[in-house]
Amino acid sequence: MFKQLYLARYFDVRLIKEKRLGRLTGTLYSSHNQEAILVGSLFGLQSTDWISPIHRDMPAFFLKDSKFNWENPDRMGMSIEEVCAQVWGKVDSPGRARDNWSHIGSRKKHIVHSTSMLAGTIPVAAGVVYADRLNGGNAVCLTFNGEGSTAQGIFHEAINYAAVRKLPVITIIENNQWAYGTPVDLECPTPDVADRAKGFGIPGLIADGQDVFDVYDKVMMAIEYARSGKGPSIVECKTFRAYGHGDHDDDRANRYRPQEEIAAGRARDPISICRNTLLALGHLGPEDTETFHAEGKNATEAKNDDFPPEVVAYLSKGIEFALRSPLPDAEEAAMWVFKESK
Ligand SMILES: Cc1ncc(C[n+]2csc(CCOP(=O)(O)OP(=O)(O)O)c2C)c(N)n1
Ligand SMILES: [Mg+2]
Repeated sequence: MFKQLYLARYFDVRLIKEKRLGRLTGTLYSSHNQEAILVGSLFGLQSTDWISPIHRDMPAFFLKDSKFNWENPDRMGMSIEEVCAQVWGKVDSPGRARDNWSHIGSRKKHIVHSTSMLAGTIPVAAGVVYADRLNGGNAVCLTFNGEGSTAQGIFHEAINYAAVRKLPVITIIENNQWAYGTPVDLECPTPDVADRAKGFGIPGLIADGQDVFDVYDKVMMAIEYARSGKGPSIVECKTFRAYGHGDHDDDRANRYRPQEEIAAGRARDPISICRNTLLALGHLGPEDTETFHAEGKNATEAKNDDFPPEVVAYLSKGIEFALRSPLPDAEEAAMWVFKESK
């Protein structure tokens, strides 16, 4: 998990650098400061479980099933090459260059196709695990959502449906306090978004989204509950959005969010919190703290030396693949848009 935190952070840092170097175009939706939610929740899954990531969760596509060796081509997650080709909008990407970000999925890898309609994947995820149950399966699905999703009608309809049918779908809420320029208190009238669970009669757990082990523990509780047939849960992970909504919003976000709020929200870096826990438990020694200080650094400050070399090598391999991959032929543009009539 510790290494995966570095990988998720490096993905973010490196893409920002690539864009500044003029080697990458398109909007980036940073998951900086929110990596523990992705790493901690995915770690408890079995290979055949499903996930449903959205715009803030790009690393989830390659972190899924990464505990079974991220180089393993047969693992049930996307390869770093597929994800990088997607970000670079190349023909070898799952979206075949129709988009540069998260509008992808894979039935084979058990990843529900992402859409831009906030909360729109929760009913789909509920349907996927319902079908799996009817076919005798025992898979669960984790859906990832911002707290902004919770004000959508479909959020409530889908969780209500999952609750009455006791479907094994776990709604993770990455409460990063902001939905674009809207603060959470204008989105949700209860102090904790997890309180929404009471209305559905399902568990509403709260995790420290900066602490990968707390996220793991809470999501594992929800996974075990769901797998045993008891039904869905909501797991709210408290965190803070490090930058703007996307990089087009960075300058504006520095004005609509007070500097003190940004500093406080970023003070508890998930990499340092994980390292401190590993030190306290004796899994790392003092000598291990001398290297790889990525925490607290923006993309401009962080250097390759701040990350374990295998993390840098893994992502670099994906980026080199994406740079080599061609653009699609122009004729492809209208393919798969309309159903061909015979
Ligand atoms: C139904 C719907 N309404 C509005 C939008 C436009 N939109 C895209 S992301 C976003 C903010 C999302 O905030 P949140 O759910 O908190 O996720 P975060 O970006 O903070 O991770 C909005 C309003 C949308 N994609 N879908
Ligand atoms: Mg948000």
